Amino acid sequence: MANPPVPIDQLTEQFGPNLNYEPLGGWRGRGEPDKLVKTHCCFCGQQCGIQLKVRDNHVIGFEPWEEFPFNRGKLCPKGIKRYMQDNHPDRLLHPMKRVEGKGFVPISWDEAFETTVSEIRRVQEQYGKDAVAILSGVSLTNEKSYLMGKFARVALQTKELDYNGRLCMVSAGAGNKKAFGIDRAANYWDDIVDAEVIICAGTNVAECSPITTDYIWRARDKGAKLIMIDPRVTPLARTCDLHLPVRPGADSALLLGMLRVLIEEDLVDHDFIANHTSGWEDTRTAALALSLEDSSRISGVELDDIVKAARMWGNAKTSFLLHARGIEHHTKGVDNVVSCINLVLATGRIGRKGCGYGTITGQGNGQGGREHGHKCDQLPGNRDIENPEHRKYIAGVWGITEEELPWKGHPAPEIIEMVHRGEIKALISICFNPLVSLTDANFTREALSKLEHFTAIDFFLSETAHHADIVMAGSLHEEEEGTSTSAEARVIRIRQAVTPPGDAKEDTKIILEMARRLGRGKYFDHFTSSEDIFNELRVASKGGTADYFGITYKRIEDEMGVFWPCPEIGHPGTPRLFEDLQFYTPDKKAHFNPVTYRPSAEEPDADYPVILTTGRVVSQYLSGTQTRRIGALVDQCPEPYVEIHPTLADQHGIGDGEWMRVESRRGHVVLHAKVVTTIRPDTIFIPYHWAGKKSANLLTNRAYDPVSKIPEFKKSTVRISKATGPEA
Ligand SMILES: Nc1nc2c(c(=O)[nH]1)N[C@H]1C(S)=C(S)[C@@H](COP(=O)(O)OP(=O)(O)OC[C@H]3O[C@@H](n4cnc5c(=O)[nH]c(N)nc54)[C@H](O)[C@@H]3O)O[C@H]1N2
Ligand SMILES: Nc1nc2c(c(=O)[nH]1)N[C@H]1C(S)=C(S)[C@@H](COP(=O)(O)OP(=O)(O)OC[C@H]3O[C@@H](n4cnc5c(=O)[nH]c(N)nc54)[C@H](O)[C@@H]3O)O[C@H]1N2
Ligand code: SF4
Ligand SMILES: [Mo]
Repeated sequence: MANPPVPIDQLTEQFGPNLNYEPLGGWRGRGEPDKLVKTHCCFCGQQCGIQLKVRDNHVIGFEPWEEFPFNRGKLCPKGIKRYMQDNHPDRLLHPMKRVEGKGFVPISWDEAFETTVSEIRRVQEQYGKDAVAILSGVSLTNEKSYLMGKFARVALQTKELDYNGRLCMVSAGAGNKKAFGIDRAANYWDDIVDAEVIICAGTNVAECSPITTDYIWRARDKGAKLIMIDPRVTPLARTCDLHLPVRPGADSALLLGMLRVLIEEDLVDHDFIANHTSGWEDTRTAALALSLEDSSRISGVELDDIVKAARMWGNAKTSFLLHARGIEHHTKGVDNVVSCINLVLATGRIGRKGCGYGTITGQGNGQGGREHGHKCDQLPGNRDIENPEHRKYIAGVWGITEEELPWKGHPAPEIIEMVHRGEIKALISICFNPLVSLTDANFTREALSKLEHFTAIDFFLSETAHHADIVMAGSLHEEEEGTSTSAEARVIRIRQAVTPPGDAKEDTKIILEMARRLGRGKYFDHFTSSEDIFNELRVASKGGTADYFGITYKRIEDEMGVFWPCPEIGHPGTPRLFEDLQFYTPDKKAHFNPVTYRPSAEEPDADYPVILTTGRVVSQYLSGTQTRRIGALVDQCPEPYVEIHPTLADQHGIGDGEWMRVESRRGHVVLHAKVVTTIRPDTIFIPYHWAGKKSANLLTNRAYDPVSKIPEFKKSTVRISKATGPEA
């Protein structure tokens, strides 16, 4: 027997008396809740409906929420285990300050606020307003996202504000705006089910947007064909009709080849192109400039498969194209996005049932969080901070003059570089863990050590918060009311299930109190609830492309979500865009954008011959601060590893499960090798959810897309060797 049962007396010894643990709910255990709260998962952009079981102000479990239309009760492993982060012993229960030699010591809220505010004042007087920066995040609700934007511009009066969606959604956002003039998925997910052919480009659907898998399966039950473009044969790709194992960074070459076949075999929709688009001639010329042989050579995909994929797409009557970070996390992320859109537009399949396109958003509020103004170049409603009309409108809503409103600031990776250069001296971060999640972690660590003042707001002591002078104990998702916007652009209600434990505070209250102590209370004091903030957001978004004016808390509850744009109270919301084939561009047409293939910032050479790409596993989430604390998820994937093809592993004498060293121009890691045939032989893959010496971002390259400024997480180059053991 491999695992003989542990004798009962040893069991008691191991788990009985030594278990220093007060069971929640006493003798009744976790079983019987006082109430069930209908809300949504705190993790990914699918925003599955879930019911939290609450007793005595503790979340003690969950029940499926069968009626919520998106997931109809289904959840992935993270959703099932998410409740376990409540009551976690690491939960921050009071504000703290860092004392040299002693680590973090608890302080009063008054001291936390006074220190932060006096340091902000000092830095701004000494170096100017813009020497203070804010880094924000889109696990935050729409209300908090909006509040952070207003707080930076009105209370701190700094232009230096950006958010972690810079690491995630911005290539898609820029591509969508170029092509359609609006930044959201063009369709709700029901349209996936009616598609005859589905392309998934650079997305590990089964692990990263698990519930989308269900929509794809339902389409396939009706006969749909599935094409997956990924250097790895991900779980969903194992069952697909055609897998295109693209070389990382070469999607645009592959997509140009497919467009070329559509043109040469006359599979394009001439009427749609003539009547509803612009830019076709240049795009056509660009596609014909790359031969099919070159498309195949650069992308590493068999020529026959490029033709096959183009024909499957071209001959279908309905179709859906989905993409995610695999094509977007590149120095040509925007090019890759518009290359996908070019295929959709060339065949005219958009704006009707079963004909769709969308990026799969990442973080919980990856959609709403990118619309309401905590991006360095943006104002609420997805308005442009450089546009005089937009500035005037928002200044009016906020009760300031247009002159008082700061102009465009810098994207998050540049903010870190400015900190490193000493141009930014103080930082406030909320809901962002850049030390783990940004490229070139050694550089980020150096930058953080140069700050004169740093306040972090989090509910766990993240690796980044370790570098803070003041840590403010903020709130979990289930500790505040609000709204969030899912990957489908469905605005949904997040409900408060419990109040923050100990001395922890709602994020909103923290921000409002800071505004007050900065002497700017008059612009914020009318907010007495999240709903008040949402109602101001509605007005601020009115007339913008991301128009939420017609959406109210009551409507969301009654209708189980409302899709934006929703410009009037009586408006039904917009699950599917472009039904009238009117786009949000100045000429109301969809825009083709010509693309020419260009290499990545780093390409393999004699010194660093192997391509490294990075991403996710199903049981861990982002920088891991939350999921690395949930035992059942840790069991599923306790630590990072290197996925490597047997051919490459053999060349270096590396066996499955053995230690290997991976080294780039920035740093190195030593991890276990996971030898698999499901990855290209020229590429290795490391999941990035871990910190310190196990962090994939010790290796990645600090290069970013010139338009979107997204970092190139999906391609850097490394050399590899066998190692004898882990590093001390
Ligand atoms: N389990 C889990 N789910 C999550 C998250 C999580 O951390 N864990 N995070 C959420 C967030 S914020 C996001 S952004 C999404 C991300 O969702 P995805 O984008 O689906 O996930 P990734 O693992 O980042 O990358 C997707 C795929 O891109 C492939 N890839 C790498 N390089 C290339 C390339 O050059 N071209 C192409 N075509 N493919 C490439 C990788 O092999 C990988 O399978 O997931 C969300 N859901
Ligand atoms: N190598 C590599 N790096 C990557 C990626 C990759 O594919 N490869 N993907 C990138 C992508 S797509 C993303 S989205 C980023 C994500 O990177 P981050 O945004 O840095 O990751 P998170 O883990 O979400 O960090 C958020 C922090 O906010 C806290 N938090 C969460 N919710 C709340 C809240 O409601 N209130 C407060 N106060 N705090 C909260 C969490 O505890 C955590 O410490 O990582 C990027 N980094
Ligand atoms: S798919 Fe995303 S939103 Fe749904 S349960 Fe999993 S992590 Fe949560
Ligand atoms: Mo993301």
